Amino acid sequence: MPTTLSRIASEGKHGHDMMPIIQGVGRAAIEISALLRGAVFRGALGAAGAENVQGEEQQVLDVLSDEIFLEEMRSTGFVCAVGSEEQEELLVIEEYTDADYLVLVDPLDGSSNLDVDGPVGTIFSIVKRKSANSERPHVSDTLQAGSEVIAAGYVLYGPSTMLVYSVGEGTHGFTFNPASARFELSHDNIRIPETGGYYSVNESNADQWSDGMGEKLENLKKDTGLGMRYVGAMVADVHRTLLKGGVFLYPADGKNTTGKLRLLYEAIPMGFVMEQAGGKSMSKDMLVSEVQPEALHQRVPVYLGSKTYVDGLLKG
Ligand code: P6P
Repeated sequence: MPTTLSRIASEGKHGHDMMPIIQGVGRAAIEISALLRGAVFRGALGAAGAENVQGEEQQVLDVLSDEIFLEEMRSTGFVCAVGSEEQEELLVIEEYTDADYLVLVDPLDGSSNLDVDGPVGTIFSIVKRKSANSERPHVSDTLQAGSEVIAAGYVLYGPSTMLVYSVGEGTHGFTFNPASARFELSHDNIRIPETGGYYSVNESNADQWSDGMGEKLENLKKDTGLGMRYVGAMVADVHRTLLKGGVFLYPADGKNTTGKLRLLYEAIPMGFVMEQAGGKSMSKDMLVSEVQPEALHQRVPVYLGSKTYVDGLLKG
């Protein structure tokens, strides 16, 4: 009998509470996957004609994926609010303002790949509210360090649709099985290889990197002889790093002076999954899990992957 999503979800310290939320993520993933595969025939590729809070051009599918994810979180009855890349403010779920959990989400990460049929993903993180259940959820409920995360993971929309997540008891990968129309365990207890794999970075920014990262990366390349792979979607690049080893990095640069990737719904969840798989996740000179968030859409530099390469890179 295949292992389905909820078995792992119930193993965490918050046991059964994570099951409905992870199952909701699974439902959203199936709906978003179907949306993506038929998008070209619905004229749903391309820009939505608006910018998100990041000042980035929203794709039609960004907006639709955000709506799907929010609706599935609402339907769990366990989520009181959602912080989304696509929404400037915290989205309070009015029917369940007394629920215990908040979810942070990048509903469609890497959406610039959509027009060229490249891989994209959904990234999520689940935290327990700090405010009293009688109060209205507040954005301060989301500003929790990665060490406070209850569960986190991502969906990768590639040749297959995978949902990789952790509830603090290791990192596990599930693949959508069209025959059974559900996610089934395919990568039990993923452990990142200690050596091998690739370095993964947008090297076109190298001349603008902060913190001497250009020289540090050249030293790593010389010391390790690693090849390079870069897809331009964090979920795809980090998933490959998780399975093959290596290091993914997005340093701060002249344009993104505090980094490009978002702390709450990119760095923290991907860092959590990576650490649970035996890897390391750093932001500048501290663990991603130790960075204290100050704003919903805060950006940070990110270095994550095999410990030996992350340490080697940052010591320079
Ligand atoms: P660049 C996608 O827009 C994203 O947020 C991440 O998924 C990805 O790792 C990064 O930005 C790519 O940025 O500057 O290389 O296109």
